[in-house]
Amino acid sequence: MGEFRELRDEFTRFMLCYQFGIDEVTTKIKILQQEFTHIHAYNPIEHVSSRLKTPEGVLAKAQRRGVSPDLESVRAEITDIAGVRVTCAFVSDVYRVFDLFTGQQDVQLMLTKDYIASPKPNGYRSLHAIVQVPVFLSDETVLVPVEVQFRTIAMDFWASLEHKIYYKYETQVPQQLLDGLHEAATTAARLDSDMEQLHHEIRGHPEQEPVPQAAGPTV
Ligand code: 0O2
Repeated sequence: MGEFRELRDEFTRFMLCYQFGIDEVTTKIKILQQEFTHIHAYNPIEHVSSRLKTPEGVLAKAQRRGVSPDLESVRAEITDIAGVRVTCAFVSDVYRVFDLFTGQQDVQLMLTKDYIASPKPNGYRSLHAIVQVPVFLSDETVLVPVEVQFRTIAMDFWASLEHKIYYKYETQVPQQLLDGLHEAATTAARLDSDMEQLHHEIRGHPEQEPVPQAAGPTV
């Protein structure tokens, strides 16, 4: 009985650390969002969401990847147990927020996958970063890996539909739908590019440029 309790406590602590990692990253992104809104009068972040992989999801991925079913191996090999998604209006904002976030002193960038520069064959686009953030517990500091996905509204729209279709057809998606999705991905990329251009044109007109407000003294 005691051993089971120990195992349960160890697992609870394991999963909790990932939730704390999500909380840390979400807070950082929300601070940037608030700062931009209130100080620079321009907000590059549309919304922020997060998800903690379920224990079943973690085990399924570990099995798929041939990872041994002990917490140390899972911790080392499965880096997307904690996930945060940052949605921006424009591609330039995606890279801007990525740079600001990953440039923070306590954010350790472990890996970047730029599916915007190199989209996946199905058309998927997003900028992924695996980062480690420190989580301060009562008795130790743990470095928690978090996968942060940065994307535009158009990329997000496409990915959520593709995800639904993929699950509906249980990975056996009819070719016609795959072709349609690929075409929609091209349309979404064109929309991003057109919107970016319009955005630059508007920002190029000083009378429409939001006036940055002076920031107060740094504390
Ligand atoms: P969920 O439900 O979002 O958690 P793998 O995870 O094994 O596919 P890898 O290298 O760990 O491979 O991850 P990668 O390529 O960085 O992608 C991980 C996450 O990105 C996925 O998590 C999705 O959220 C998203 N993603 C990647 N490719 C696609 C795609 O083609 N379509 C959509 N809609 N999303 C994608 P999960 O855990 O698969 O799903």
